[in-house]
Amino acid sequence: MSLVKDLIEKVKVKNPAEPEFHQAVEEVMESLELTVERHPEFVKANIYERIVEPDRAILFRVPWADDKGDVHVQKGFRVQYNNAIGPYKGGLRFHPSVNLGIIKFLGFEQVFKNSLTTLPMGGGKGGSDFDPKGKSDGEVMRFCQAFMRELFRHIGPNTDVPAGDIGVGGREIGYLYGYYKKLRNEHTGVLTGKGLEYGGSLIRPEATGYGAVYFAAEMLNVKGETLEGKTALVSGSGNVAQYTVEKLLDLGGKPVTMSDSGGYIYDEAGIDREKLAFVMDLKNLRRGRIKEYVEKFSSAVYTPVDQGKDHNPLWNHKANCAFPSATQNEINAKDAKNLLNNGVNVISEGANMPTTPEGIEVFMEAKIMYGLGKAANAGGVAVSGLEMSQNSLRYNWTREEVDQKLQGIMKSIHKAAYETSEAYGAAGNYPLGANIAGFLKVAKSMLAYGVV
Ligand code: NDP
Ligand code: 2IT
Repeated sequence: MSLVKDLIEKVKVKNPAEPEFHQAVEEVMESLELTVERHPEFVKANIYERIVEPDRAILFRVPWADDKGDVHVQKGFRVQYNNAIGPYKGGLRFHPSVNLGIIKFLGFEQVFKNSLTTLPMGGGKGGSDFDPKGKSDGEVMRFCQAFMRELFRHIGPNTDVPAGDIGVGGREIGYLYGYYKKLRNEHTGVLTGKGLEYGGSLIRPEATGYGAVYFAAEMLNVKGETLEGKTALVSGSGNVAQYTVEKLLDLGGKPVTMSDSGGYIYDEAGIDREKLAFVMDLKNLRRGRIKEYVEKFSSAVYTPVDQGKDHNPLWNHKANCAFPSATQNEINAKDAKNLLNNGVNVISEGANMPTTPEGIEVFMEAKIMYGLGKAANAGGVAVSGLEMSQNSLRYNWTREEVDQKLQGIMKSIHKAAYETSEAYGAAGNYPLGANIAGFLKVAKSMLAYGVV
């Protein structure tokens, strides 16, 4: 058996009942097969096995009281995956589906993604099985404070810098940061995604969605094409989806779908700026459901989606490109085939690991432009890195300056992924190129440190 296959099997045995983690490891490790021959020094130092094992995983109890005074207990996680190239960095996810395997998959992905950004950030991820949906502001605040009551002792601006992810946006970061500041009596860049008034960066809320669209534009540019006039399917209606739609509109694209866990809207006339403003108000302030879109805009149709079904009808509409921006494994092989049959030949993943391995196979066989999450959605963490830089400088860059830097970073991620794919004889295979490019920097650093 090859070193890589052997390792994948070992990971499955040693980490039972963590399917998403196995999936992420398998996806990355298979791309790294080609590096084994070229880098005997990595084999000798057993870098491959060392890189799949997190530095540490912190698990903690989070007790909190709801508005009626009833006490609940949630699980808290922070997986500090790898700090070879910088402090641990990565988001916090609050969603009922969160478990250790999901946080490990996200942390593992983050290591390679952060390396690709060109900024000095290691990888980590955390979160809780707390469900913010339907909770009052007071309940969310008390939960965030309870969560930080333990997390604060494990993080710091040079140690580990969390941020948002699913269920953790500006409101939650405010409560988390306020409580960290209270406990430590320190105003410091320990979280990113902060409000502009207290140390946040311009463009951070926009960065993941904008970055995913910039990445799609880069892939199209290789073929001499642009997003102008292209129809796009977008899933999700949260932070990433909203700013994906906004940037698509900026670049002349026509987004026609958005979704939440209940279902999706298809707006044949296109989601324009007025409609997007409605979605932003609905989701960010009123915290309502995407279904309400069709009550306001008659050009749209709402379809409920049964999460357990064998395909998601959102991916079955005529379009040129797709921006999955909700969650993991939202595109399976059947969805991938539907996308191809509908004319989609550009995929840029705003979400983390939104395509199943079987779905990826469909895209790779069809040789379409497939921008995997850790490259396409790296804009968010990249601007988090720029927020850290600004906090250290005690200075703020303008909107234009940050956007320019973000565009430059997305370009360089695309270039690194493309050129690495060429160097390994698979030009245009972005997963292969991105995984290898992200890996090499971390692996070389680990090698330099010796066995630690
Ligand atoms: P938000 O919480 O703002 O939005 C998440 C969206 O996805 C909501 O519309 C939500 O619907 C939907 N969703 C979440 N879970 C599911 C599910 N199990 N099934 C169906 N729909 C679901 O999160 P973000 O926009 O920040 O994150 C979206 C994706 O992007 C995630 O994969 C995240 O890891 C990734 N990402 C985020 C970055 C960031 O900077 N925020 C950076 C890089 C990647 P509902 O409201 O019904 O739950
Ligand atoms: O998955 C991700 O890259 C994020 N959720 C953003 C992480 C960050 O630190 O900004």
